[in-house]
Amino acid sequence: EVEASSAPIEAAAAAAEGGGAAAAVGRAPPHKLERKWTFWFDNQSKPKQGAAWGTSLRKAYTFDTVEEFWCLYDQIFRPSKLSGNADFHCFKAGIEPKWEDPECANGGKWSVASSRKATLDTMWLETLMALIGEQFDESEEICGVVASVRQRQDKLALWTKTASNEAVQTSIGRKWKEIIDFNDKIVYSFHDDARREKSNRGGRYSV
Ligand code: MGP
Repeated sequence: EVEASSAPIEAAAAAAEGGGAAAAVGRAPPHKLERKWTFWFDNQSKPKQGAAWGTSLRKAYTFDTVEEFWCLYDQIFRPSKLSGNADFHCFKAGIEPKWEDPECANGGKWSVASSRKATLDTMWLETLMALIGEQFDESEEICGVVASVRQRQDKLALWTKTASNEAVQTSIGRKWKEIIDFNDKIVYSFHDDARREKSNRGGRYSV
């Protein structure tokens, strides 16, 4: 289980780095990814009274090899290991998983709800592999993915940059459904709508 303290993350990060170095010395060289990615986590299970959103959001680890990815995924970043209200994020390095980030500010997200822990884990892993493997044609449009564990219903969201570009977003949405093997309708919402008012949270596109 991931705790509020970042100690387990630091330990796994050290292990990932050690593993990478060992691979470089004795075995085959590590497999470089197209770009760097960062895992984040947000443990909201014990929110401080009146704390603003994002105060428990932590950058956990940046990686750029396949080997580091598997190590981090195995040891920590599985949503089913999370208890209570918590989120895992995997975003392109340099982009913060917030509406306020300049790359996300004009963006939005495709969302999928999941009623089973095992399904959430599988969809999260399939999405991560598609991201780091650059499987989306419009990969420049992608910001990252968020897995949210909630009492009511877990969910997964794919964040993209240019919400106003319906053609690009629907293309990404269709591709994502294939990747996670999801057959029901999914909905795209603009961060701008979420930011403005609670009543206007409806999706703008669906596929
Ligand atoms: P949410 O976590 O995106 O999910 O936003 P949802 O489905 O609205 O609700 P949940 O309760 O199931 O999590 C929840 C609330 O967190 C929003 O209404 C905002 O108040 C706040 N919030 C979420 N995000 C992603 C941001 C953000 O990027 N920036 C800021 N300032 N607030 C945010």
